[in-house]
Amino acid sequence: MGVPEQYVRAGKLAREMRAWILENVSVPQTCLEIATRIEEEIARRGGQPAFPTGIGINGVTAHYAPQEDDQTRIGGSDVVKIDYGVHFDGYIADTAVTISDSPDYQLLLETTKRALEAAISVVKRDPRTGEIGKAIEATAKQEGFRTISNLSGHTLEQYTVHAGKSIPNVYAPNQPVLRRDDVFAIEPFLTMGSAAGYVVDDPKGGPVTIFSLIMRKRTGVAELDRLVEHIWNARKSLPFTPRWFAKEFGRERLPKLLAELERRKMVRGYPTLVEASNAPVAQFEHTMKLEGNSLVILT
Ligand SMILES: [Co+2]
Repeated sequence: MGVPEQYVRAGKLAREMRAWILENVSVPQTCLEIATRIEEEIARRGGQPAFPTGIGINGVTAHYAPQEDDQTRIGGSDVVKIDYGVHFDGYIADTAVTISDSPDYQLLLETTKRALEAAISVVKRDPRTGEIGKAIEATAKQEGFRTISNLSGHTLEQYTVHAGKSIPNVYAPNQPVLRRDDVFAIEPFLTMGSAAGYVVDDPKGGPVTIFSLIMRKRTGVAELDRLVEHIWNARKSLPFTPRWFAKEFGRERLPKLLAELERRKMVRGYPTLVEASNAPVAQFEHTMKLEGNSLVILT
């Protein structure tokens, strides 16, 4: 049967975008500017963002997409994670890079990259997800770092970023096995050895910036129905960020509408995840597929 060709296209564009990011993102750009330009560049090259571009500075680890009022600038001593994705017809390539100008964090970045490479070489000979986690964890420990235990890689399916199987960043017994034709992302998150080593919902209670539609039905409220149809047409079940729809629905009004859809269990919000001790976290990620006995890195 094989893997749909759109995955290959998405992977190629994601790979090209990595080169673009490494060339174009630099201090002291704002998070908003970085995310917006990446999404515009993906569109300009004929793709669509698979999810809102995540910009995670230091302890901010995942699920943060800058909004219009975010004036945060990246600094030379920051550890900046850029998590982005491309989709064609819902077939997703998910990838991430971390940048930092600080010499203090070069070993963290390099080790995270090496953990991803170690994971990839394990998949080739032993596609048990627990063994992949073990290799990631061992690579981290060799250099005195630790992994984020409650964030995982994941299988991908059409219009679904997190499909059935998780690929942990720690050893876990009795984990599912990756199979032929599975498309999946491996994403080690590493932090300092002295850190807590897990993420929590943003303790500052900042706004939720990433959502997805989980049920499409009529509410009987015209404004909500219009928003649901708008999300469905633009995203189906793929994640979105309020920034994308602010013009259409109003920057002030939209969060209220989304809160109402969340209350009705039609929309799900993904809170920003922060390392529990607020230690800096690095992340590298590739999307790949198992084709028979060979592993193809898509991104
Ligand atoms: Co991912």
